[in-house]
Amino acid sequence: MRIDVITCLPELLESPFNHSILKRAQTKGLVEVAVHNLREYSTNKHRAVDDYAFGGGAGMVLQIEPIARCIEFLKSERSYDEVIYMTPDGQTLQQGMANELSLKKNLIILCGHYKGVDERVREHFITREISIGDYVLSGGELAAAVLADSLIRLLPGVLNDETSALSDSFQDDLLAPPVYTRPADYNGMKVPDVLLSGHAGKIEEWRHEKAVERTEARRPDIMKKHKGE
Ligand code: 6GU
Repeated sequence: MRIDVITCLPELLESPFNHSILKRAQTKGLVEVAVHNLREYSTNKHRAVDDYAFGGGAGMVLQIEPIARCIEFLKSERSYDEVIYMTPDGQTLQQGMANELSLKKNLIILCGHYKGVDERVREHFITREISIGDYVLSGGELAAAVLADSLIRLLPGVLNDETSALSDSFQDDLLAPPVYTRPADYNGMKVPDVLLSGHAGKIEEWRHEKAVERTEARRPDIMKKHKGE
């Protein structure tokens, strides 16, 4: 998979892509991530990429020209499965969407900023608009990092234990069960005996039971989906 991120704040994406699992995935050649500074596609002498909104109102709007130049340059290099725009009024990211997008080959992710982007960008270049939840962030960069992380960790070979993405919360419409590590007894706070029993079948059963309990208590909406209601 290759992900091209277009942003006017590339610094915001340096850290998330350069540590831990996302870094390892790139080093192993399982994903290629390229961050593009929108300013480099500006033809303006001050390298500006935004301007005042027609009709007035507070806030600057990202202009179509630098975005179009950047996207057209990328498209001249390879073809893309999706051109995604990160925006709070997009479709909310869910595990199913992450699963689906993780199967794509080449993705462009455009980060919105300020008051948003010129509507013509959305009409002519964007194939998909994604939000990461019902709250407003200052820009799309953190949201793009969240989306990219959710996809990259699903790529074969990225996680050490290949089965571990399958046991994630949401992957089977259940939240994940509780986990414990050493010590088995911390000041009288004990780890459930079954986990120390070495009995794989009983442990699996216990985990499923706890996952169901937790999902019923915290996310009855997900529980309904799990039961197929
Ligand atoms: Cl994708 N962008 C911004 N600015 N805020 C958000 C978001 C995206 N998703 C949730 N809130």
